[in-house]
Amino acid sequence: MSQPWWKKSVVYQIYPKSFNDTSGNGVGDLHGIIEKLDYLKELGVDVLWLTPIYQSPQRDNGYDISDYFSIHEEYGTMEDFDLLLKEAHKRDLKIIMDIVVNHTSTEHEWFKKASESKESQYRDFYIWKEPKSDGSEPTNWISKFGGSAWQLDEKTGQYYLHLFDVTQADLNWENEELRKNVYDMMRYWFDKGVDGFRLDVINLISKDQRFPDDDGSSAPGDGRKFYTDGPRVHEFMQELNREVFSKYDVMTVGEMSSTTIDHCIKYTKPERHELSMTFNFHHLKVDYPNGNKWALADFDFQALKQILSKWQIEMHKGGGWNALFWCNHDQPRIVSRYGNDREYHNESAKMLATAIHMMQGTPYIYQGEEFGMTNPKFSSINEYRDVESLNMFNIMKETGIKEEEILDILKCKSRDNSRTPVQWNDEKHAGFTSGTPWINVAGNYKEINAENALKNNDSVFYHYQKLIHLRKKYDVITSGDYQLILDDHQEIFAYVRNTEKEKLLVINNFYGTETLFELPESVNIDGYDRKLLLSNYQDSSAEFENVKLRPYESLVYLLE
Ligand code: TEU
Repeated sequence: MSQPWWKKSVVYQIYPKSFNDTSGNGVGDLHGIIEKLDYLKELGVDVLWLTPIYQSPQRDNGYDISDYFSIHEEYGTMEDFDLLLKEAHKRDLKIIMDIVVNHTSTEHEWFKKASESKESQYRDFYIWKEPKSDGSEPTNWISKFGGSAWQLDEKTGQYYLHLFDVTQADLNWENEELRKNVYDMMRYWFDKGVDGFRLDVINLISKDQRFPDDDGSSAPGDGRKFYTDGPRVHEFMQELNREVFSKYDVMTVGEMSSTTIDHCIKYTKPERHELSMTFNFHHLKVDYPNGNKWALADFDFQALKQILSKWQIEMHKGGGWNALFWCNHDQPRIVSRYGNDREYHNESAKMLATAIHMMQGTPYIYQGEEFGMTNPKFSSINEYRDVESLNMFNIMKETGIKEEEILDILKCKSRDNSRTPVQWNDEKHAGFTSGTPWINVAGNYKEINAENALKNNDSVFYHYQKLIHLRKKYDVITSGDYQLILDDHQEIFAYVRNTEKEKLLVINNFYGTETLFELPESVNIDGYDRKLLLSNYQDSSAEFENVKLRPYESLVYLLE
């Protein structure tokens, strides 16, 4: 049976604000994306994911939408978008949009009308609650950006819910009229020819209608258990699919905050008619000591191997489908986080790419990851722009943590680490803009940039190009099962992918020291011919039974 097109696709994520500015206003724009379509075609990706480009006050860089039917003026016009879509399709590149329907900006017409009075016809599009008897917030839930998740509206004396910033009011999915408005809006974009959606925190849309306090009996005690993968979430996904997705040949990927494997199997099992695939973040929390993002710790390598493997095995067994990624606009740059962006920049960036791209799922490459962009290591709070980072800076400062310590934490943890302008070349502002960039360019742009990568056959760029090519060529990558080997090895992350016809042996040294790989007996290689498909060193061995791995050495062998 032919499989859906997105199972062999590779997606490239574009954060338009930082991608490429052609107007000179210091902010990326849609014409800037059109200018780079041939570069993206050269890389070999199939789908472009644009983070929100709709009209927005930009408090959360577009995740606070004030009009779903118009383009944010700094990015261009609807005509520019139509041109981008046409130029992308001309190159056989698909485009998926980022859709935020858990909340809108408080600047959205719906919210403005809803907050006029309790009798507004739009009142119930949002979640309003009376204060507690002592006047305090309706529940003790905490916003993901810090502080209470409730904001008092003085005019009507009620609080409204905002799981994120105070200017991002949560929509009430219990309201059928709201849902119909959302479905009509989605049809508008699909009718324009958009090829899919990335659905922002879509697993938060169903809230426990009792709105209870969190008694702290289970971590983290911030109320998320009352709205994460909530009571009606699958019912809403199936209605979304029935009303909208099922009418088009589109790809849908759900961003699932704090979710579980069981729910992700339910979200993506084809016969349930919900979503195509899901993002989960468990592999990107192994450097959160005691689950705390805002504390410093080395990443837990054993936990990383176990989590990645568990998701591979369970989702394969359950018939679900993973979105595979290290980087996005909320996460630090992976080569600085789990790799070594100094002595082994090239080797570790390639190793990390191989480790995730040879798995089962649809891989995502975040802008600049394809040539190894790093964290910028900002030295002043004035360089930061991210609302979450600025909120947390103030919260940590109020708790008495010294400023230099907070800056050390932000250097590793801030979402701005991934939001610096794409480094196109070694010219001023890395060729991103002729104006003043909205956020500083990382200081290493003269060495690390796309132009240098294209000129160097051994660059990270061409390693990603080869990985994408392998995915198209070998079915074992998309359909094979997964077996972790050397489970307890302290430096090596190695796994085998199997189909009846062929096997893939993937070996990654995750550290900057030499280590010995010894093939375990559990891997049957009798009668198989072997072929070294890919390595991040020039002269890697065709033999793999016993091989000394160099720092961050990464090898892919085909056995057939
Ligand atoms: O992110 C939701 C989310 O889970 C992350 O924001 C995470 O909670 C946060 O980074 C704390 O570490 C989505 C978007 O990707 C993000 O950019 C938006 O800020 C957020 O939703 C609200 O729309």
